[in-house]
Amino acid sequence: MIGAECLLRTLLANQVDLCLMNPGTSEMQFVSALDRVPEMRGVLCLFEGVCSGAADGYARMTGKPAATLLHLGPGLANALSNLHNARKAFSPVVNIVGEHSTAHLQHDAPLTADIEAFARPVSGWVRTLERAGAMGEAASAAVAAALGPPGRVATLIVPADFSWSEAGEPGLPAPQPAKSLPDDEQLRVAANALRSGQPAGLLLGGATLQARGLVAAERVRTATGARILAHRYAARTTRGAGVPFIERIPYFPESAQALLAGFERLILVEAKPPVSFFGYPGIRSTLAPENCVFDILASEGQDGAGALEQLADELAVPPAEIVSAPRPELPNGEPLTAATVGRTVGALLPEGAIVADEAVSSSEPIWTHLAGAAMYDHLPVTGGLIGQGLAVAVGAALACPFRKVVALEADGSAMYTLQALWTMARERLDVTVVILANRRYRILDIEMQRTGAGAVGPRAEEMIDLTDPEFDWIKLARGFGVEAVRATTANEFIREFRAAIQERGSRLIEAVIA
Ligand SMILES: Cc1ncc(C[n+]2csc(CCOP(=O)(O)OP(=O)(O)O)c2C)c(N)n1
Repeated sequence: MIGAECLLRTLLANQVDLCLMNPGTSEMQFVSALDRVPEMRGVLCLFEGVCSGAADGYARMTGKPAATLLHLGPGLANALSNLHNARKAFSPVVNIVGEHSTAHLQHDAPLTADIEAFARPVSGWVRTLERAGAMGEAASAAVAAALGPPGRVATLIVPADFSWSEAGEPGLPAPQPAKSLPDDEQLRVAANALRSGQPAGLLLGGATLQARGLVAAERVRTATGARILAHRYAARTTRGAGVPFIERIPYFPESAQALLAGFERLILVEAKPPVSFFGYPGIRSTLAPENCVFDILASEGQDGAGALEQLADELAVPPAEIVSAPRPELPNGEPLTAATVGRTVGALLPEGAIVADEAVSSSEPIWTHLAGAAMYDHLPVTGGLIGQGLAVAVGAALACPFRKVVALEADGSAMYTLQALWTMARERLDVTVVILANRRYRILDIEMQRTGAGAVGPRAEEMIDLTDPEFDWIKLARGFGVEAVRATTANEFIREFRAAIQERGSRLIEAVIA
């Protein structure tokens, strides 16, 4: 068996059956091997940032890695932003990068680059394959490294000659890692902190923000009165009817510091001590009070949900009643704003939907209204680099073909990886894309003030304004094979959103918001 086939068969033996790719000459053997290994689903993405963002979205929804297949160092470089976001999401990704054949490398040909150096900052594991015969073992090791825990990007660099040379048998399945639970001491410290009477809270991140962790946290809250808070940039939060409501730490440090002001103890469950997104002149970067004591109930690679269940058992609390926020009312005759978009999505979102949120300055009002939606999974931008929402939506839709995916996209952010629309159409994915069209890098107006950079003059305005020329989302979407409509009032948006979620397939709604 040649190396390319050995790699695909080893991935399949490890339950990795999706490869998001943008191949070139050095990866031709892999492309041709797809015809001999039909169980591997190859999905073409027209920019590598779509491959990496989709791998992230897929991992967030399945807990298992997809593979990418990228073209040498420059192809990997195009994927880096969304690999950065995947790293912050602790998403397992098997990141396969083709390399020149070993004999060719010495010539410093046009595409030659230091691939390992490109890969290292976003990868928890990097290996350049040493010989064709090591392919099976290395591919299994890549899957094992990607799974962690916690999940990470594992980059395997494959010289082209090893893909066309005899490689022997596929690698064995990697052991499935089990997440560890806290030891008795961690549990005792957390329980005592909650019993101490000091103002205490729990800060949840990682997988604890899914139903099992939230239900256990609610038990702890009922028994102790401790406030339960969500890490803002966790990969996936389950929300809506049937899961306990959870408060998210605000974006701006002043509001976050005000929320956390009274806390003397914060118990961290798959989360780090919270810090603000940016540093601002004269403002502290840490969000908890300076004298706050942190206790780690579960670190980021541990089983936080299991830890919370143990903590609730330790505190001897029965199951808690779950009170959900009410479903928002549909707007009626109101202007189209982020808030009325939020109310509409909150009212109409079908149960089990997945929301990829890259709404930037529109995110907060929408998030608030989605608390009362039917149960859904919320996937935010984890690493602050925009251009991931559409790609994450592709990955989530590939992972969960029977769940509706809604991508909430600020118009500026949507421009970074809009090629994702083509993959949505090509793969017949069930995604409703809502473009929050304020025709501006709106958040930068706010940040301009906050950083003390001063008023926006006419030349600075040109760096923030997106009206000259305006994007034509209808034509852009149709150009990629996605049907599109424009809504300018809340009533129009209700009609179009309802129609989009009732049908299957990819649709784009440009919501022109005030
Ligand atoms: C890859 C990347 N480049 C640049 C930025 C800086 N940045 C943050 S928000 C933003 C513009 C956001 O505009 P838009 O997506 O339209 O959202 P709005 O602020 O209008 O809600 C930019 C350029 C970033 N975060 N990531």
